[in-house]
Amino acid sequence: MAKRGGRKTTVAVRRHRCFVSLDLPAALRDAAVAGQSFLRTKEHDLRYTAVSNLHLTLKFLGEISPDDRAEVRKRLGLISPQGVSLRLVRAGCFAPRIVWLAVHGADELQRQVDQALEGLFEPERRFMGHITIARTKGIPDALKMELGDFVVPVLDCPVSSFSLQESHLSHLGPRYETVARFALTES
Ligand code: 2AM
Repeated sequence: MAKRGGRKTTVAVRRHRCFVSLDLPAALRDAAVAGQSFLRTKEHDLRYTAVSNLHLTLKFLGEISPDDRAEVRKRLGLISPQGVSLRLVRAGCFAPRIVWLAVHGADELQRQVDQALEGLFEPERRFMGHITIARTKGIPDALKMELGDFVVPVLDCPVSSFSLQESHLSHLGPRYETVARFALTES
């Protein structure tokens, strides 16, 4: 609150919608696109994630202040780099909106992110690594069955980095901006 000429004025601090993302290796991105292509052959009303936006969310931070964003960035940089290798598990959904490919291999890094951000954000209670490939308003049974039919490729993909992302929302969909990127060691 600033006081000028006896009048109080409130200065609004711009907030930033941020999340911690695991940057997808090309092979996983390709598999996600293959999943989208598979679904496009079915007759469902889905909004597909733009290819450039495909990612695995390690932690959603919500709308945070510039100071918190700087603190998050500093703390993420203190995480000891480790080898991370991802493997696709299957296609599925979080009804009623999210269609995903489940991914194994991100749990340990997710735990480290939670630890690094302790005191700023609550730790995740039910983390399930996934790539959101499409969004919808409801998941009919037929779609659930079809997701079970999608055969994910057997891949072990090393990941080279994770990042702090800022999400800019608009009617055209989200645009993600990389705030900082953190290298992982080769696995
Ligand atoms: P998801 O797609 O992996 O589920 C960037 O906005 C990402 O943060 C989204 O892709 C989504 O991850 C996650 N996210 C967005 N809003 C969220 C919310 N309210 N709660 C939890 N995660 C959210």
